[in-house]
Amino acid sequence: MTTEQKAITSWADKKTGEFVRKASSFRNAVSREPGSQFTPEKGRYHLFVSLACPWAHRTLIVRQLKGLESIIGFSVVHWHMGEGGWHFATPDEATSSPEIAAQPEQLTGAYYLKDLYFAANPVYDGRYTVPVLWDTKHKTICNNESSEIIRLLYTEFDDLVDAAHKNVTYYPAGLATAIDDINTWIYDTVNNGVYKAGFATTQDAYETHVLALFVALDRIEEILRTSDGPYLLGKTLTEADIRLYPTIVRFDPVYVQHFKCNIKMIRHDYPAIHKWLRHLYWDIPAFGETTNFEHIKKHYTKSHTQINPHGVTPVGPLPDIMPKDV
Ligand SMILES: N[C@@H](CCC(=O)N[C@@H](CS)C(=O)NCC(=O)O)C(=O)O
Repeated sequence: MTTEQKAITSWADKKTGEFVRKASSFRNAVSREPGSQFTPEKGRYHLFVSLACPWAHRTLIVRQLKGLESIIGFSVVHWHMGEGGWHFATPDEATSSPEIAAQPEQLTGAYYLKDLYFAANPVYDGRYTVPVLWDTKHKTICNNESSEIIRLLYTEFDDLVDAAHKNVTYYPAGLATAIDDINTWIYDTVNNGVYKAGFATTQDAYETHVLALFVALDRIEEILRTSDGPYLLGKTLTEADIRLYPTIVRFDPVYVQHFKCNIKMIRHDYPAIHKWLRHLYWDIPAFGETTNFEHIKKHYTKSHTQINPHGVTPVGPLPDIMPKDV
């Protein structure tokens, strides 16, 4: 690497020590509207995801909740993100975890995820992030922003899904304002908050974000404790739960130690969040089946060499998630 090149893991601002997330670049909508460039079609779209990544995790949850398994395929990158960014496993590297595992990429023949970004735009100069919603018809990226991908999955494939999944949305009109409101502060302090604490390179930046994170977790605990539940907004599972889950399921296994988010733990200190988490993981297959602790634990601890230079993955806490009945 030359001195001008930045390491793929140089995320914090040099002066302030703050991690600032860049906006996503491909923001097209799959739409049923006449004249749309990206019309919903069976087999046309493909998700590229990492099982470690909380943003990508949202899209896999919604794909399954909406019954889109036979309509939108997906490929998983290897859990290790090295200097070239995410890559697809070679046959030698392919793991065979009991659920979904990294696999050699069959669809495009890409080795690096960035190959797809350059196929979509040869002068692309942004980050090579997952998730990617790939359009196999035009061999381009339709969208790489998880918050937008999940919303188009709720509605735009409804002519193709079976009757049980039609008109099922996780962003119902009557709850839209409440969902937007909760999403805003949870994104800033929790979903992105763990990264802002973990990637901070100054004491001040770290303390600011870790304290804000735990204030937000206390607030979520109170919401769930007093909810007529079992969800954040009462009896209805919504996007607010879908967006919070990937962060909370990674919290004790990774964020507590790797991102130094260790003021409290979910399993010991937040009974209502813990109950909500275990309900989603154990009772709703779209949550449990898309959660892969091997990818989660190995990715963070072995890819972020700026935080963990020797790449040793802590064994605990064990188990990765507690059983339901404790
Ligand atoms: N705003 C994006 C963020 C996605 C994102 O940051 N993904 C991470 C993995 S958790 C990534 O691929 N990072 C690679 C990089 O920044 O080089 C979304 O929600 O879709």
